[in-house]
Amino acid sequence: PPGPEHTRTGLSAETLRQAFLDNLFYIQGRFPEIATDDDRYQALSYTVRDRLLHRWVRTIQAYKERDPRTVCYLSAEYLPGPHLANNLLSLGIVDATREALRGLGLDLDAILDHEEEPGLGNGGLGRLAACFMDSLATLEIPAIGYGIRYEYGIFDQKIQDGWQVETSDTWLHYGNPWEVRRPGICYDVRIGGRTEHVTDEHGRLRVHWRHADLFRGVAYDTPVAGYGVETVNLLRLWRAEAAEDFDFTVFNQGDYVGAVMRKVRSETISKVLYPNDEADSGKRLRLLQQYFFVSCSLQDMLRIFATTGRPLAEFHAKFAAQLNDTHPTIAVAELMRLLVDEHGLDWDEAWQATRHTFAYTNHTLLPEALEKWPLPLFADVLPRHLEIVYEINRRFLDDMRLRYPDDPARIARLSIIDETPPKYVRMAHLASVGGHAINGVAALHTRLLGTTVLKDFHDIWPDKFQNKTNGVTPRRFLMLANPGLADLLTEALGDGWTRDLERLRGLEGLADDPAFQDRWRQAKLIRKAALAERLRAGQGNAIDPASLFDIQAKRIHEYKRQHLNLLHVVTLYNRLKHAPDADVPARTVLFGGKAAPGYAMAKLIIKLINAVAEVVNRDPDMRDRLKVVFVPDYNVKVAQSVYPAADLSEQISTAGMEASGTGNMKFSLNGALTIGTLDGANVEIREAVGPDNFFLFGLDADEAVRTRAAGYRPYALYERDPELRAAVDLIAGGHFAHGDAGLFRPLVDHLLGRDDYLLLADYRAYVDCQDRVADAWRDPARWTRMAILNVARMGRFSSDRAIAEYCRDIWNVAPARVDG
Ligand code: 26R
Repeated sequence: PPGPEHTRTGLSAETLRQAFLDNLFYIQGRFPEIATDDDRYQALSYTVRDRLLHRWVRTIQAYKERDPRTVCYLSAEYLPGPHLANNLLSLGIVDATREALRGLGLDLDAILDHEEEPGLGNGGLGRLAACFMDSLATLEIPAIGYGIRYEYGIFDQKIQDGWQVETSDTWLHYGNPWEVRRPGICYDVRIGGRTEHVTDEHGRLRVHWRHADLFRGVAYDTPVAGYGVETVNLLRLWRAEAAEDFDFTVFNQGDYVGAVMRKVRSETISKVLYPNDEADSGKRLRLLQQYFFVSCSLQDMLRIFATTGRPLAEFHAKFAAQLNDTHPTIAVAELMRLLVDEHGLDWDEAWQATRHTFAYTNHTLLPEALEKWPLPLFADVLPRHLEIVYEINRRFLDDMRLRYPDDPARIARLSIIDETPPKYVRMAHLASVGGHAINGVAALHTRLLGTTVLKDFHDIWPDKFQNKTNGVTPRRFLMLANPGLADLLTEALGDGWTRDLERLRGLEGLADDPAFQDRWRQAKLIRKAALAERLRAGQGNAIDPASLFDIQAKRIHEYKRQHLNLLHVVTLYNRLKHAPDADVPARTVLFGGKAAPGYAMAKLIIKLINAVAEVVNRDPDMRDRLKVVFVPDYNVKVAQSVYPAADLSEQISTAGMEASGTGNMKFSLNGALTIGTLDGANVEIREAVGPDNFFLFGLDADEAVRTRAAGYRPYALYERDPELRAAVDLIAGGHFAHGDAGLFRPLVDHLLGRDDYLLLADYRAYVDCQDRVADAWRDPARWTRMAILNVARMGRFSSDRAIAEYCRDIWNVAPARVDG
């Protein structure tokens, strides 16, 4: 029988209103008349958190009782995006909350807008980890996400005079209502020093690690609520602090200030996220970060394991640990060290448990992003781990020599140690040897992984290789980001699609229905108008929501080819200058994305985007038929307003270079059509939505390889194609630089001289394909039909499907239902 609701758990609008006022008073010390935006945000967040905690505790109890097999996702990055709206959605209280606030004269959206998101990742890899946490909880899989609680996440991007300027992220400035600090869950992490090998009283060889430095990791827990289920899983991030007892000796020696300085220094480990997505093997702090979070996480898993009373050699029966790229791969050596040195297992038992615990996901083929640590650095920071890596390698290579007795070159290629001076530890090799599965993140990527960077490993263990095509959560990227479209889908299909995205296929029958098409276009127009409004507020830039929104939003990188997009923009500009009366559909080309602060060419590309925008947007000849906009500070929150507003999604990387892409999925799921190459998951998206509903152009991955091998000469292409030449010349001549012909010279020189990413090779195909886009756009019924079919056929790209495959093929885990 429904009794009176409890203020901290009740879900009705009336109880939510009470709880909100309660929290405003007792947590913020405010009443409505004097509350600030932040007070309201905090009060509402605590109201929602109370409702999560209840389910969180029940989930932990259920896991404790049933001791289920558990996934541990090890990732140096997470990009969850704003929590509040997502948690309202998971709890099913969006409408009740809106009503409760309306009763107080408040607007939910204004409060949601106040949240500062945790930018604890660079881009695709971190966002994928967050989508996976959402799907794990929604599929009721026992899971813990382990990572680092960076005090400063990815930098904020400002644009000054067209250039990117980085400012520091301050996501913790107002406090973080979503985390619970657990001072009791903390572990010591040692580094440096040397090892001693001694024989103990039983004649057993033992190793003592005489470390030089000691840190402590403290757990900060964030609940991850499944959608429409009781399960609330755990994201456990580690913050580095000083190890008190270590300092205590120093205090006693009288060096008080020195001890405090040491404390401050300890905290630097989790201070800041590295913003580059290129490996810099010299970065000692990065290695420290990786070891720090991995050691804390494994110690935590061992503590949890100890409560089950099972023998240690069965560790792998309890846990499946996924290595999200090589960043956490030191875990292989650390688990060996913990099992052998600290818990006394013999090597073979420990190795058996270790290999069965780990599996490795690769996210990039770019050679410059494959992590390797210089041996001197590795030895200095982790002397014991180096010994363990050498022992793993010795045993592995002994096996391989039996298998390939006459092939020393192959043995050298397989080795975990790269012998090129000063020698390196190759982390992808350690991950491949130390785990039971290796996966790529799209079919093409997995194929290339097995034929290029990990070919030698594929030769020895073909069965270890698997494909797990990425996916994205439809909760955040459709229900939250695009409520109008979501309502339309629910009206047409019922609400089952939110947890079973394949049901979107039911839309196919409506693709040509004029009334449905009208409502579809209406929903799109609303999101476009909303984005236009947002951007106008930001930069006084009027955009016509009726124009074709052509969007490229992702990290800025030469392989992603934002500058190929620009060559097309400049080509359109030239055409309109020469034929001002040409009948072309109005287009707004939007760009968003951050450049790594040390990546000069990427920063120059941002400058060029803004420089072209400045000239194009001011030119009366364009007559609003062409507009260029740079959306500053692209992050998850901005992304949620960008994907739903897109008509055209730019996925134009050089074939063979983008491992998967996930933005491509988010755009298409929101009814944008894709113009793209056969790269990453584009290949599978095109197959799924149908070739007629996808704008394909350019070289494929094999052709790209052959083009380079055949002595590629971009200059010849420049000479041959007048439109290309005109576009390049305009940039080179300083037309977009107030006459300064030097400004974009590095970019132009690279294109004409080397063009590593084959822009000129794909230019003509790209521009012709854009002309086909414009033709399709002129026919709204045709365009809308294509858009509907895209959404109808994107079900496969839910992260629920991806996670179900990991559970079945790699982790061997099953749901553990938590009862309400
Ligand atoms: C070595 C270190 C500095 C580093 C290198 C590269 C850190 C971060 C990265 C970024 C990577 C690996 C990344 O984000 N990769 C992206 O992963 C996505 C999720 O699988 C893919 O969709 C995307 O194609 C890929 O670039």
